[in-house]
Amino acid sequence: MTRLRFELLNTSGRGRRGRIFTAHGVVETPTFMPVGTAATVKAMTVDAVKATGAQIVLGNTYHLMLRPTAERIARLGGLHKFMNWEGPILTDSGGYQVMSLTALRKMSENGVTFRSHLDGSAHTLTPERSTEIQNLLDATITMAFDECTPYPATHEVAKQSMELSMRWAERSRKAFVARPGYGQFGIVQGSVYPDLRARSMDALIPMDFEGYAVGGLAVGEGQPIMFAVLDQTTPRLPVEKPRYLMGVGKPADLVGAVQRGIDMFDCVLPTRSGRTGQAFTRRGTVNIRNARHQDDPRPLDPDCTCPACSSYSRAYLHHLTRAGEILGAMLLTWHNIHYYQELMAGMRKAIEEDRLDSFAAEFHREQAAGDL
Ligand code: PRF
Ligand code: ZN
Repeated sequence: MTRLRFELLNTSGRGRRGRIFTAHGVVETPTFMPVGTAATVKAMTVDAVKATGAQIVLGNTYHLMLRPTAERIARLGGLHKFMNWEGPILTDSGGYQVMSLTALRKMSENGVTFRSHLDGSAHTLTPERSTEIQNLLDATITMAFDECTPYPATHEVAKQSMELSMRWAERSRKAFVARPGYGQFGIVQGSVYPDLRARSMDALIPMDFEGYAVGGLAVGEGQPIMFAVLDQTTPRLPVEKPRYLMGVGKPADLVGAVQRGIDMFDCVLPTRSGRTGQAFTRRGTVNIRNARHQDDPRPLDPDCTCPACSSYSRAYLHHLTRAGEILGAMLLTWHNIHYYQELMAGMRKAIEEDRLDSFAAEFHREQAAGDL
């Protein structure tokens, strides 16, 4: 077996139904990866994550290098064993988290120096060190080290930033230790500028990554601009490699991005929202903390087969979240991840049956109909 392999099974419009073969198992695409930042999908056991249908989870270089450290995880047998998740793990490369979580940091050609958000200790991440950390973690999919260009950015700033990310991608690629069933993804940058996105892909494609991510989106530009960037990006990516839209998104973002040829997603939204009482359903979002649920004996969604919906009332879930009970966070997180996985499964089936556009139309109709 050589590196990780992608097989394109069906298409519907620009939507793609595929399969990623990895050292840690198969991933059916399009797929949603629950975020497991600190070696846990917050408020979920790995058995629960698995039960939702999730096949791959995301881990973070930034958090794990600080605590418990990559070297400790390596000594303990790698991230899979450490967190008891046997399936594939994709790790983000750290630069994005440094920029969003640290106050004091310094960027240079070499990389980024920063102070830990935990204890203020000084650290440096470079393309080489980020790639080494991801190797120590035993990531199934390693991400190239990049800079997520802030939004908005002038053409000149976006150009300098994208070119730096491309030089870092080259260094990341050289530092990657290839192993059977493992792979590394390059990250397309270039902000909202079509010429810069094109130059970024021209630089990355000859590096022959096992997959390509679209970075620098969902940073405040809004859905119409994000979709416009995808419209001019995905058609230029190699058909035979998986495409990953980083940090996206809301259910409607996933549907629109799959219609534009994206295969993989990650986002904190279903897990984070689950901890604050926001539920995603076929009929839109429901804030279970709202007083209108306090006497409601009905389930959140009668058609949902998750434990929150099959065993508990809206009134009980309302009570748990209002009381700050841990079980409230657990049940709503479970429901949200279950909903996201069902949405992806629905899109996979729709692509197989070449009816992705009608699936999307029905999705929008139901979302607009409002809560049950
Ligand atoms: N780069 C990396 N991680 C990311 C992003 C990026 O551009 C985004 C974009 N919103 C989320 N996560 N490395
Ligand atoms: Zn449910």
